[in-house]
Amino acid sequence: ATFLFSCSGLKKTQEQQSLSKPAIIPLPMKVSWQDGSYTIPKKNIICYNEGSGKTAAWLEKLLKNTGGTVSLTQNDDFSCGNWKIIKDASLKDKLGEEGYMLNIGAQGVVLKGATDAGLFYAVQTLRQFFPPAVEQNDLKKVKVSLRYANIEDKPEYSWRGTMVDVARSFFGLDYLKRHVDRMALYKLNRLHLHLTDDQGWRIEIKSKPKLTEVASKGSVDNGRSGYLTQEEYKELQDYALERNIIVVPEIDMPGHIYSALLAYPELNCAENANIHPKKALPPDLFTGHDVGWSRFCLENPATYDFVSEVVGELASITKGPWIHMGGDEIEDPLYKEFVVKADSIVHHYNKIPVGWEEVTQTKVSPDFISQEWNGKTESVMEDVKVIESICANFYLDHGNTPEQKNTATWCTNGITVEQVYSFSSSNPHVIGVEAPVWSEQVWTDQAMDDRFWPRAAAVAEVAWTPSAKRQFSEFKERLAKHGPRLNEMGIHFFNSPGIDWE
Ligand code: TNX
Repeated sequence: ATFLFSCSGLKKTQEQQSLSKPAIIPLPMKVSWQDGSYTIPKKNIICYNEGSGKTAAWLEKLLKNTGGTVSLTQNDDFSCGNWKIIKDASLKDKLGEEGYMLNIGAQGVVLKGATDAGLFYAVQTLRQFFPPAVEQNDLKKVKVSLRYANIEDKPEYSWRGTMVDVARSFFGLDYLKRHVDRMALYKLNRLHLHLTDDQGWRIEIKSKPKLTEVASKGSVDNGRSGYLTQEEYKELQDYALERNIIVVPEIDMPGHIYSALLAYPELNCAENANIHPKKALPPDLFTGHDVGWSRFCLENPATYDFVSEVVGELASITKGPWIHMGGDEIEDPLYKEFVVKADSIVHHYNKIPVGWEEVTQTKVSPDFISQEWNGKTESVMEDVKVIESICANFYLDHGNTPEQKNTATWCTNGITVEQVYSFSSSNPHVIGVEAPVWSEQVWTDQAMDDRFWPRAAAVAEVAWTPSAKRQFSEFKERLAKHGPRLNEMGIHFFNSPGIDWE
């Protein structure tokens, strides 16, 4: 009996030690690995305390893929269950708004957090312990073993975003939901929608029906047109919020506005009728790529009525606290006055304004968030909050390699995973980072996928993990291991050279 015992004990030890460590992206703050692994049993009980029911449902979804049975019990004393979820507000000091603790040991798995967001991220980390097939919901009957670990984690930055330009080429509810799913895996939490531009208007505004009847019909050549109905917009927001992602809608003003001028020509100035630098103001939809040539008539008070009505209606259907008012790439003697007025209009509807860095040429309200894209604006705002979208690191409409077709080159010639990853900032006013994909040359779902992935995983780690803890040589090994998972998720990702993809 002794022999048998030690023999099976030995076998077990070998099995346990051979189980490799999962590649977790973004890298958690503290991880300690232990030898051994927890094999998910046939029968699972999730024991969760008051207020953590949402997390229990996410965990149940994950576990259902393992083929075992799963039952849920709300129980505050935690004597039940091999899966325990503990929501404890007193952990906020230690873990902040989005942190969590995850322990995998011989007795099972314990998830702790002060908030739903933190607990959701505990589940996302756990998801990366499971084999990639979990992403297809086809793990049935497959034995899953989880390497013993003790994790304590919280993000460096609160703003971890991506931006989808749905204006140049339209991407609708289905694509955006898939994008949200992918963001969630990497703990990204802000989805900025560039909803309007010269080529098209993508959000239904009921008080301005021509925006959808006329302005939504356009796109760049080869691009798709269309718009989100308010119902779809709400559905997207709810879907995102369940995953701790807040939608940040942008109405780009007072430039980049031609599609709206086409719908409401009275907002154009007569003397500006031929403002396009290369050709007369097109009598119809604009399908080119030029920027910086259209503008609202800032002399006309009707412009401000329009802005107020559009922002008011958008605010009324927006759940997050922010509205992005654009403000980029325009020179106009009345620009600064516009920014000040738009700032107060956004506040009037109880939202916090965000704008491209040019807005800081004038004094904006203290809660205004500036989104830096080239870092060249001479700011009069010393301590304005900043989102970093510096184009040389984060403009993912630029190629994954210098050779990639249909990509922008104006900022830099290709942005590799390493160039994204190498970003760091010592500016104490930075609240986070965000990676935009502009869609002048992104016309299909597959193309949008390969602009974001795998680089958005590097964006996520830049946003989550302090720069002192980041090392590209180590990150690229973890990223390589994510290849099969990205495939299982149906992502048409770019096979970035220099990454030893599994
Ligand atoms: C700059 S930077 C833009 C967009 C273009 C993009 C193309 C900024 C705020 N605006 O209008 O789509 O370059 O790369």
